Amino acid sequence: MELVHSGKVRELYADGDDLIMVASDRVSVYDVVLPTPIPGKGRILTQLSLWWFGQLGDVIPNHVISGTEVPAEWEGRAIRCRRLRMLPVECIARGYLAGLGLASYRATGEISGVRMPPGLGEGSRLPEPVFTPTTKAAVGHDEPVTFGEVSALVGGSIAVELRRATLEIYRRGAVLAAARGIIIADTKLEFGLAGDGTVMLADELLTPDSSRFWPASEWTPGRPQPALDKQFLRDWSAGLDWDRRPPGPAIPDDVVAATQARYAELYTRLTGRE
Ligand code: Q0Z
Repeated sequence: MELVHSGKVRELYADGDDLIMVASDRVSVYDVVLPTPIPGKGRILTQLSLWWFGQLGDVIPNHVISGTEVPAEWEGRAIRCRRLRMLPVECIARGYLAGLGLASYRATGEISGVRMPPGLGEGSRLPEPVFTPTTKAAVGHDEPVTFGEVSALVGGSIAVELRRATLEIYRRGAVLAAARGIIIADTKLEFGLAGDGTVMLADELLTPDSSRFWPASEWTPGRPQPALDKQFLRDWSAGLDWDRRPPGPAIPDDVVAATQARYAELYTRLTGRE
């Protein structure tokens, strides 16, 4: 199969008119892929994505063709999907203050041009979720864009649909996760166009690689929030003499096991499946 794209932790292959999206067990910390895999991570993230696509299929059509009709060697960690014309925007919804949203709030009191109340801190819940799109930079980090700039890039009616679907996916996902003790602070979605012009949700959906997941039981606004999936990795790597540049350090067995357990727990809590 022809390799179309290789990401930090995933690969994309072409199979006739379809694409096969394959999730590996690779893990990154501070944007650096570590040399030690987390066994089962690719399967868990793939099954979680498929579960969300099923839960949220009424919000907008999506690219999934099958989670089972994939080459045997990738069974469980691959998705057969429609090849779309991808739209050049990362569609982000934020319900809590972290990352670039926090930086923007501290600098201007606004997030993506939306005025926020004073007194919010790191990890605070926003009065309502905000659509904070970025453009995909060829290299380096993505650039925030205004809704007007999204409209100029993809057209006004598609921009309106991207904002609606992004906020609705986020709201529905966050409500579902909250009932299971998990805060979804933000999420990044990607969309594309089918041959007939239909806007479709693509890529992965509401996984810890595309979203910030926090344990609700530990939520304390005013300080950085522990990540449900990678906190053991971050705490361990923070204690090393490592400058956060490649190559990353090998992960000790106990940290691999603890991280594996986190991914499994996340999946079971959200889906009720083992
Ligand atoms: C997704 C990506 C990955 C590396 C392109 N249905 C689609 N149609 C066309 N293009 C894509 C999709 Cl999902 C597409 N990416 C992101 C995924 C490895 C990069 F598995 N790039």
